[in-house]
Amino acid sequence: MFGCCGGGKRKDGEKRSCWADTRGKKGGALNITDLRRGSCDPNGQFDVDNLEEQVEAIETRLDGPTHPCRGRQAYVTLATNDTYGLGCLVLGESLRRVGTTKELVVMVTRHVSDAMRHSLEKTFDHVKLFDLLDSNDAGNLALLQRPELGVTLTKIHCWTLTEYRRAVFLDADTMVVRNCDELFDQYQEFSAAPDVGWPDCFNSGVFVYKPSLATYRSILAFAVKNGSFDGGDQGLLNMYFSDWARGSIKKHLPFIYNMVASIVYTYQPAFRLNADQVKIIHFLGPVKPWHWQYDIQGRCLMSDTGSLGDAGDLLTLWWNILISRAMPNIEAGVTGLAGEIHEKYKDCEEPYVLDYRGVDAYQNIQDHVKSKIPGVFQRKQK
Ligand SMILES: [Mn+2]
Repeated sequence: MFGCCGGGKRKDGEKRSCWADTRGKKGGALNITDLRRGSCDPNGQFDVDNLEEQVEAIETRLDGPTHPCRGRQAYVTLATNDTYGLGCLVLGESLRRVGTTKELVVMVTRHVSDAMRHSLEKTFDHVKLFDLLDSNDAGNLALLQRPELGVTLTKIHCWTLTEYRRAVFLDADTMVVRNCDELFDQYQEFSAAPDVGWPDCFNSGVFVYKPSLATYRSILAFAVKNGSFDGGDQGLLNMYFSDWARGSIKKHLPFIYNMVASIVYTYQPAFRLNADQVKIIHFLGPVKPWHWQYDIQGRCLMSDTGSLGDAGDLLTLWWNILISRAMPNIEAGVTGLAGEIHEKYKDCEEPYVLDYRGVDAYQNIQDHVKSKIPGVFQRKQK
């Protein structure tokens, strides 16, 4: 990874091998001076057996909440049409609702209408247009050779967002229910949660990663050569990061960061036990939240959700966020199912309902009162 040794000579004139000299010397820690110098410590202070772990430890420190070198960090998502754009709007608003301090980025393709892009701009800090077909880079070349990987290769573009030191990718069909900003400090590339269908594969709907053009090009080259075993990004990324299942457990995200909504009722006791911990919901499968109908008066789904168990509550929450927070941002002219939903619900008079875990949380109310009446919550001294 780092230019090692720089070919220093030994007294006996033999070319010095860093690996030979330092292998087996335990306890010497890699430090930032070594990193800046880009070479080995001449005293053989590298613990080469743990090089990757040590580099990660330093990177984690650099990313730490108080480190002066801390770089920009962002949640990143992707919309390939207006309906997925609707999903992105709810996802973005769900992140705002839990008070994230990170930047929000949405990548869009040219299939996303201008109206939806403008709508997204109200929730996201940055709306970035990526189109492999229009680009002249390696991505275009990869797509010409593997046209079946179109959307997949667009998602891989998230590695090109190198203005961010670290990022968390979230599918458009995910929703954040609790603040999960710790993901940036506690995990490195490439961290993801197990897939429920095959837990030795990770699910590619939520992952922590480090933007890098080198990684981007490397994944593209890999995709052209090997394709994807499932035809999508999950297959490709599992092939590329193939040591995930048996490598460091530190790169396994807990299930609370990618809980599949549709399976909560298959293991309901576990869901009940962990319900307070769950942070990110993933609406996996062909039926997405936007396919349901919503009763605006009752603030519930139209269909009988009894059979859905707790998944019904999560779908209802998705719709509540859509109606109360995302809908006011949606501009006329959005297309597809997003357009139909906007048409149907845009003029609904919405009764204000307290958002106990969001803006109306007790702490927020108390902070507001405190800011208006200093000392109001202090006990009287006797
Ligand atoms: Mn998904």
